[in-house]
Amino acid sequence: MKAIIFGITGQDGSYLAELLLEKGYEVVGITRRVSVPTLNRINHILPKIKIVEGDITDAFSVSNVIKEEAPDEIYNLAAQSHVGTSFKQPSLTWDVTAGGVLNILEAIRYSGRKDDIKFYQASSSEMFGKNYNLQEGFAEMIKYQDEKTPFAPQSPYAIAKLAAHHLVRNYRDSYGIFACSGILFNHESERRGEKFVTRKITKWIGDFVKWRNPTNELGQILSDELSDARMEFLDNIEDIDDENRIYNSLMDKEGFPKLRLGNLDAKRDWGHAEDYVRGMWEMVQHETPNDYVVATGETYSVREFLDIAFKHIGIEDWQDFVVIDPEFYRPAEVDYLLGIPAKAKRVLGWEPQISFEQLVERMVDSDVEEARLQRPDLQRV
Ligand code: NAP
Ligand code: G4F
Repeated sequence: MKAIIFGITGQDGSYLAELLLEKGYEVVGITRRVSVPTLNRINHILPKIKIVEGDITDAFSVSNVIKEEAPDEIYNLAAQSHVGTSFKQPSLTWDVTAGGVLNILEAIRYSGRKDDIKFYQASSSEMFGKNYNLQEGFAEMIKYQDEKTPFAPQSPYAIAKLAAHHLVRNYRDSYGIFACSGILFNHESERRGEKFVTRKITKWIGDFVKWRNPTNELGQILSDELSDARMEFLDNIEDIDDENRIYNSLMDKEGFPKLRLGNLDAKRDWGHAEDYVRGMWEMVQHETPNDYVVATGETYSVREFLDIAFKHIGIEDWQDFVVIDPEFYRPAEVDYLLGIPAKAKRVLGWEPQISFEQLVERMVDSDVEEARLQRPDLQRV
């Protein structure tokens, strides 16, 4: 079996490539030309995969690669995937996140092999926006989303994803293409992009732990005296005005910049990407193409993520370390997501295996370890 992955350099692309290799697939990954390396998530599997240069906004390159590689399966994970950025770059988001999908579907349609290619599209729970269904629970009404919840997108990103979602359904109905969409709720991991809230928090924690407990070049923790001095500084942290400081290095400054975040009350259904790429593959293996919600069925606020993440490094009161910065508020917010993956469970046998607490702790551990082993330059985000 041969699969093409658009978006192989991203979080999901890297996990999906690993999964397909384990299953014996030939994997072709499409990467765009950029001025800095973007292969860090897939460096460890590079010898086992084929990389082809391409961009989903370029219809010719998309069509050529599909003709030349003649894949059995195509997974489209490529997107401008950051919701906040989509408000600042709506046109680019539209071209990549919606237009790119049309390019792939047209390329499949005219490939001469349209009945031999199975296509997966990365749809998103963001498409639900503010909508939810209600169901009676033990003590209160439970708000949730599933495949029947009407869409009400709240951002240029979600609107582009919804256009792509409808295109997939339309090409399935019109041309009989095996095309399915996974409506995936938020999924994170140790490889999550650093601008998403979960990784932003755990990356900050990693850098902070390194600052609190400095290490030498070999990553060994230096004397406790230094860390005691820094803990003393932390006890007086309320007196520090860190507004206009710029930190280039973690090691040579007396203070540490606070973690700047936006809306802490937003609730998300957060799973682990490793579980979710398994869901993508299972959808494509089913004999009929369909759309599925992939989620955990639990929801937590950004505050609850902070609770677990900071507790994991021994800090109960994270409020001392976090500043609310309106820069990170969005013009329109999605307040609440909780997905019910009953259809994926019933039809595909899919279930998540990594709990919310395990997810947070794995991310914190990974960033603490990564910071310990490196000397990252810290810049304000
Ligand atoms: P990600 O880490 O941001 O990865 C996005 C990928 O798209 C990267 O490989 C990126 O390449 C590539 N890309 C961007 N523009 C491109 C273009 N013009 N041509 C070709 N490739 C392009 O996203 P992710 O978290 O892995 O998510 C994967 C997909 O699932 C995305 O479509 C996302 O919108 C969707 N999704 C994600 C979640 C989630 O919670 N993670 C939930 C629902 C849906 P570079 O490395 O060159 O930037
Ligand atoms: O981590 P986020 O940026 O993820 P968001 O907007 O939910 O989108 C992610 O999940 C979608 C699936 O539902 C995907 F389709 C999409 O591609 C992406 O992977 O923000 C989560 C919440 C938001 O409510 C945001 O307002 O966290 C809030 N937040 C609070 N402070 C912040 C911050 N988000 C970011 N990125 N940065 C902050 O400082």
